[in-house]
Amino acid sequence: MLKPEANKARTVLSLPSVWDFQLAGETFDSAWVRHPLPDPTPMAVPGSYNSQKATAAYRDHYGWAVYQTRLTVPSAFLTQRVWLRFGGVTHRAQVFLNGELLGEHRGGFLPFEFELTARLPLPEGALLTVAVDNRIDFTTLPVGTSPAEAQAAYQPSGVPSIDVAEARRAPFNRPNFDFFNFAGIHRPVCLYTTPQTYIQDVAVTPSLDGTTGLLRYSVTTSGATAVSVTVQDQAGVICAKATGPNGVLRLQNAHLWAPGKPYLYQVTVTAAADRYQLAVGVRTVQVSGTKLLINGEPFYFKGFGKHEDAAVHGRGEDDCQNVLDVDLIHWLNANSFRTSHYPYAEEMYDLCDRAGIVIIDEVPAVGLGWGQDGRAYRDPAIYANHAKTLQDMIARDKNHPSVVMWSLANEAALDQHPTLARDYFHRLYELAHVSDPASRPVTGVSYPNDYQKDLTTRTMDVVCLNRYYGWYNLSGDLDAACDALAVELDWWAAQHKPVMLTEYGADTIAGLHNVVPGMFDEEFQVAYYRRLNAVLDRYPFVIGEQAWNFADFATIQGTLRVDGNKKGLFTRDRRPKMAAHYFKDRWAAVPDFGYKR
Ligand code: BDP
Repeated sequence: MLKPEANKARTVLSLPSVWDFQLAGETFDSAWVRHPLPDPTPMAVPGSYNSQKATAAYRDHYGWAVYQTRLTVPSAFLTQRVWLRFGGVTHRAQVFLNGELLGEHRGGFLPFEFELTARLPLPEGALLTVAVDNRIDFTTLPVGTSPAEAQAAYQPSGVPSIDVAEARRAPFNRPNFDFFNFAGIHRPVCLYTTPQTYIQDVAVTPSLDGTTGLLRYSVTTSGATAVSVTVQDQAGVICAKATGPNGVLRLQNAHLWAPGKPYLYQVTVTAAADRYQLAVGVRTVQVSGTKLLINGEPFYFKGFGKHEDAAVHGRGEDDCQNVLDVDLIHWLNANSFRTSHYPYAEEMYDLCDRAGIVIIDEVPAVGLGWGQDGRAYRDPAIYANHAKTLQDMIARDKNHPSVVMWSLANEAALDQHPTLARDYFHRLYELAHVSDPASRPVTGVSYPNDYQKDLTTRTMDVVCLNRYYGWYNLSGDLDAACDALAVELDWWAAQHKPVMLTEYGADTIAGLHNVVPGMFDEEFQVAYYRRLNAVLDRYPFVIGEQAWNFADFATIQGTLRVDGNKKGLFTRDRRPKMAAHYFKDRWAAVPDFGYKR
């Protein structure tokens, strides 16, 4: 799905940034969608509703919540087609216009839209209602445990009072993942227009023929029409032209898009009265032997997993935060991150295209397959949802040069039902390859598991490992942690695959210091990374190190979490811990290309 843009042929109108809002419960009153909310409170959009109010009722809400605003379609729009577009609503949305259901969308991290043209003209100030459901269960992505499932699986504690209180607890979300279950209208909402015959999709796939850049393109339009495509370089000079819905554009002596050196061309598509422009990069990605090659050179991932997470916006799209984070990624001399554990807002990919930062793009399949007797891998509805989410993510992000790899899941259960899991993920792996016109490498990020039983991870193009030797296991003993990591890497050596760590880390309380490093202090976090990185450096097939996490982030309350997850290199408000300085120095000396020949 194309990101809306304003140009000579199209208009974009952002919707108001403060909406009316009211919490509901496991259902909401159907009268609310036809009338102004009975007891509204202001709520900023985009943003999470959990973090905008000073009561636990908002933070810990379970079920539906309802947003409302007034929508006026300007008369000037009436000669065109008009669309209402949501960048992302977490996790499930029902959208009503003047009481009528426009449609529903499941999944909290990808865009959806409705065409309004047939309903125009609308009365001024039409009532737009968006009902949002934050409930998660074993069928949703990400995965949670519903109250009914939790009750069915409940093992008595042996303490009567606890068992009584457990049975009486008010329903709440139990995420099978370690980030706060923020909810709401998380990404921008807009009206946009297109001409009657319009460009539905554009795919541009780069490749290289010597020094000539090839852009294979494909344009889908809503009706038969002539299509023309031009390419301009950064100076605005037209350097290639083609006509027809499919073709190849040739760029002599192409400037390459590369990590740290992001050259972008502008592709302009014209079809009937419509026009669409996008920035593209000439760069190739492929796996060859135990290397991942970008533009034919062996790339080394230096970076981290991140989260969309900040104090007030929660998981809401936040350009200020994103611009700062990109700058901090440069400050660290990093070159990459994984969109753990869901596709991020489109705005971040645009920034990374411009900044030359490499992205591993992840489906929100986190917590899949655990404790369910392999049921998740047998349930066609779960597979169908996973497959559709993967395809929608690829459809949205396929043109970004920053995206170099798709991640099918984070830490699914892979060693408990090895054959079922392998078969399930193999279908998704094939689907990702055929859905992406560029057929980028595909991975699935593995849990600290029995890697010898796990039959899935070894089938991926790149083996991505989350490992917490020295933290969750062999806790505090860095000699043993290094030993364990080396034992495992010796085993992977025989698999002849590129391997990278996509997570390793230690919770660290900023400002806690010790002369003798120990768990949770800043010296330990530095020692942990220094020691484990020395092991990684010994293995030529290890193609990257992504620390967990870029910054501290919010989680649910629990005995393992003191005000959230503290494994950040930065605090949640982006103050560097000692480990950030350590990585800044290390990564200054580790080149993006050819680190391990
Ligand atoms: C990993 C998960 C990540 C968690 C991390 C941790 O992939 O989401 O936040 O553990 O425990 O297993 O810090």
